[in-house]
Amino acid sequence: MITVWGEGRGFRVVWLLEEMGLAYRLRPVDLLAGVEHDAAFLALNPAGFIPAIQDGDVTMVESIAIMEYLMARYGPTPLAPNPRDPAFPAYQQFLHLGEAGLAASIYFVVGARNFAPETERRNWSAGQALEVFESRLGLVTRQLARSRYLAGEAFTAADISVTYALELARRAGGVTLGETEQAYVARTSAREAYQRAMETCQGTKAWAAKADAQ
Ligand SMILES: N[C@@H](CCC(=O)N[C@@H](CS)C(=O)NCC(=O)O)C(=O)O
Repeated sequence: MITVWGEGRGFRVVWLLEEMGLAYRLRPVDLLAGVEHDAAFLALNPAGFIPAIQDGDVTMVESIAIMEYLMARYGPTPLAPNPRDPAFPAYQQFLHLGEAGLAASIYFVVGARNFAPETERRNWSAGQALEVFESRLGLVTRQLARSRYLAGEAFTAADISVTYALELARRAGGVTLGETEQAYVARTSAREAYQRAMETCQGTKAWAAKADAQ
């Protein structure tokens, strides 16, 4: 049985597990309550960030690396095109751009907007992080003008990676998505596996409902 520790970007992992039909359980980690109070989690990941997984003897962190591990270990799966498939380069690029380009930058905008002292909310680094996010978002927009999903006509794990980042940006980063991205997120989040993942991730579900009501 695979254990996923923590929601946040752990939502990507849970969504992937649902898409692949693999058995798992979610172990919540409450970052807001203070990870220092969660000795079991710190024993697993002393760096204190989520998500982490345990799969038998395997312990891993980093949501994209975890997804790549699960698809390689329990695939093959159409969520990860074969390296010889013409869809592979775009798949690989957007799988990583979803975290390195989009989520990693908007995460700090979210922090500044929602958690920083009032005088720090529009600091220079938050502004730079937003510029980085927006420039990478342009690549997503351009790709979606060419194809239904980021690696072509078929849904892949790259769409899980990027959808997570776009929803984070829209719900907590003050970003207004364009029509193309809105239609894309409506498409990816309508998937049954996404809906099941949302039911598993009750913290994410509550956060999303609150953000969408505002
Ligand atoms: N690149 C990592 C980012 C992990 C990350 O920053 N997670 C956030 C929550 S989604 C977190 O744990 N933040 C608290 C911290 O970094 O101490 C991934 O994709 O898993």
